[in-house]
Amino acid sequence: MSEQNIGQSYYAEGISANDERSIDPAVIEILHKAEKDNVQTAHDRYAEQLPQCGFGDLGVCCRNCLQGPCRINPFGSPREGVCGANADLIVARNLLRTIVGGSASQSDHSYIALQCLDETVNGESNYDIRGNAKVISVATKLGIATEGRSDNEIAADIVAAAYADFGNHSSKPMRWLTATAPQERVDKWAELGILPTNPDREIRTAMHQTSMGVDGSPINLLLSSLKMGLVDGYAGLQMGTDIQDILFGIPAPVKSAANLGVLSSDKVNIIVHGHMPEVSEKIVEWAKKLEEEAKAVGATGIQLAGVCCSGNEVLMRQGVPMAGNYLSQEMAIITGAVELMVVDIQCFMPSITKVASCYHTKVVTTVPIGQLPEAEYIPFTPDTADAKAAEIVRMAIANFAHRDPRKVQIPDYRCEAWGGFSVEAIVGALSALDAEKPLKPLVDNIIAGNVFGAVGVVGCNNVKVRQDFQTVEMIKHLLANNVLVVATGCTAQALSKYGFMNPDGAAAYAGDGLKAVLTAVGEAAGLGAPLPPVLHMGSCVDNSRIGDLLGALAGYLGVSIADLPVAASAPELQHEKAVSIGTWAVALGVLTHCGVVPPILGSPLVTKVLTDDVEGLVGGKFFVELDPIKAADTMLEHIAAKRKALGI
Ligand code: SF4
Ligand code: MSK
Repeated sequence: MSEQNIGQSYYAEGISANDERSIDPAVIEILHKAEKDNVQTAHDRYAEQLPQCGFGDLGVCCRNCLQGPCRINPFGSPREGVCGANADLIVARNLLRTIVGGSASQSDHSYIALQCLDETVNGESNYDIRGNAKVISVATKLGIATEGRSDNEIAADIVAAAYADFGNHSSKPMRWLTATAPQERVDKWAELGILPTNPDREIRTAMHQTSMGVDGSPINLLLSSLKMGLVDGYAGLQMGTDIQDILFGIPAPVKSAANLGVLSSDKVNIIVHGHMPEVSEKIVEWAKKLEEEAKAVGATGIQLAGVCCSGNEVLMRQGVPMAGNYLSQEMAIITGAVELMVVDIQCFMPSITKVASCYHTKVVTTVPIGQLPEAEYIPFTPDTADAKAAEIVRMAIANFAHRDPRKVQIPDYRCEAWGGFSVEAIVGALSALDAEKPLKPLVDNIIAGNVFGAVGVVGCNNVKVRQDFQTVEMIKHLLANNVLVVATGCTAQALSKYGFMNPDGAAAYAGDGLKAVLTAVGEAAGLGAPLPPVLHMGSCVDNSRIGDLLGALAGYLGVSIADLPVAASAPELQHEKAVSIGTWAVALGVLTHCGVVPPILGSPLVTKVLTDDVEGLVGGKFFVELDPIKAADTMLEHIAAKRKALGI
């Protein structure tokens, strides 16, 4: 077995351990250590919650005014809340508020990046523009002049255009949407009256719409949910990725590694966790600069590793290894080997400081809205980023002396994993086969059936399902059936641990047709090996990269995205962002799988609209399936039907 193929043996080992909490043998090992060390984890807290509230599970609990909480009994009475709201209305309102939560998170994330770019073009930040090609491509899409102008001048206009969307007081749709989404989709959304104008206004309106005594129409609320998905898609994902690529560069293929074994027993270990590359990129930069200071305290250097989407961001652009996904965040600390975990926004559990208090690990928060009472707060601003990053890295170095070797246990599991597959990188690799029409080789292989279709797998871990299991089983089945898979977020990290994201994965997991294509593209692009069967396309906001790829394929074929032989899946979704991203995918026209039941089943109407009727409006719909093989089969049937409709 080659080194890369180790991921499969980890998978076999994890499966045979038969632990309902995870299939990751590194995690299972650390869960046993947690028991020994008397440390509570998310799994313990979940067990304490059981049984969770049935009303909440079905989405039929309303707390939107102080006459509640009102709870609907789907099998008897009460059938209505105090104000007369029934289950359909309560579920629809709750769903829209969930999607608002996701869209607000992602659009605030992109606004933070936007302010950083603004200060950068004004020479007031510690950052530079590294993504020069992205400045041109984004400006071109937005209709901003580029000829004879400096990157800085063009970027200043890009900043103004983005601010104009957030300050749009007209009824015109968001420019970022009309400039970047396929025209056919824009027309469809206009027809449905769901084109968002100003993202902040849409979020405010949706909170108003769902408050007591306003919208009593579940269907109207569901249309607003689709609109809110578009807020996420264009003010969150698209704008966020475009601006982050301008600031930090367009990712290119890079070799790295994944799982807890990337931590080092003799280096200062620093974990970056959260979502903002503004923080994680600077930590990477200063960890390199301060390597000698680490050696001066007896370490052999500094080992950086990522968790959640901060991990994905610095993997994509810097090749930093990934310690693990959402459910591995506490595990990283329980190894006893982490000097410091720095977090920014989203997806860090409030528990991490309590877990860290059992070891020597320091937790540092960096953003005013993301604080933890027991953590050190070192506010990170664009004009102080260098000083703050240096301070944080030095704090980790100083903490190395406090590591207790008796408490250290780093699981010996790490797997080679590649990242950096931006659309630009994928098109670049395909150009090696056809420089003039880079998408042609891919489309030709789809038509020939060597590539049966494509699936984007995104989203989180969820303590309700065995960590990584649904994701891995589903993707194995899809790859064996020659489906090309792209991944982001914590599912990307899941797949990276078991060998799906290195060249050996092609032989191990892909069907013959797909394997031949991956080999041909990899060889032609000079990788000297096949492309990995699952392409790591980045973080949660990077889902816009998948949207861009779909738009490019649809454009090349002259069809709608809704006609493509593709599907999407969030097999272990947890965060509100996963729901809003899924809604955007449905609005794009994509069949979208959820591997965890969302809290909508209390309303047969809402359930039917989302899993059936919405397809007639936008071409996409949700389906819920907890069995990974059945989920994969449903996607395969869908892809087959789309192929047939296209006559291929
Ligand atoms: Fe109850 Fe209606 Fe108030 Fe909701 S809005 S808590 S259903 S009275
Ligand atoms: S980090 S949103 S748990 S993917 Fe983006 Fe992972 Fe889901 Fe957070």
